[in-house]
Amino acid sequence: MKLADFKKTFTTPLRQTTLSVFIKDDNVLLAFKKRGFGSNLWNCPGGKPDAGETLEHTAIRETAEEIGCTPSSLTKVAIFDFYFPLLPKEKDFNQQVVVFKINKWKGEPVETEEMRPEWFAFDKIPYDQMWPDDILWLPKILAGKLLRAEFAFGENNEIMEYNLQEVSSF
Ligand code: 6U4
Repeated sequence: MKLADFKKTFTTPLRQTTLSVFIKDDNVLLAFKKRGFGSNLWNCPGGKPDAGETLEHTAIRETAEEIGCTPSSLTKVAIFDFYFPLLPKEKDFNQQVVVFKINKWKGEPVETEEMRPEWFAFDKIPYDQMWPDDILWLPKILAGKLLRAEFAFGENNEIMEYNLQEVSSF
């Protein structure tokens, strides 16, 4: 099914999750996901909101839980809609991910039950062990762009279709 047709089947907004991109000089903090959705991939820390929680607070709570760092300030840098048109509706992996960039935080990254964090130089990012969309957007985020995008994934999480745009604000 084409993404445009699949989107028409939704009657409620996508559920939201977060990703937090920690940056120190020319390094980005990735974390190896040990369990849950996207396990065994390097990703940015993040997760879904608790009831009534703002997404900024979600990002702060999730990064504290997953890698032991508490952001002191966050900048929203991207909104991505991820769709899985080939999966049955009860497997609801469809989600909107709001991405925050973080340059200041409290605490040092530590391994937890969920994630093993590690700093990567911008030119050594292990894109072959990440979600396939990351190579399309992470370099732009690291270059200071603001982005809006939508991606449709196939049965093996390969990208079937996508649209990605730089925006000037949200
Ligand atoms: P918990 O709440 O820990 O049981 P978990 O299985 O970790 O749930 P969830 O839903 O909290 O999953 O978070 C999913 C995480 O995966 C979010 O941080 C967003 C991220 N994510 C989802 N699709 C992604 C994609 N295509 N590319 C990417 N990150 C993605 O880089």
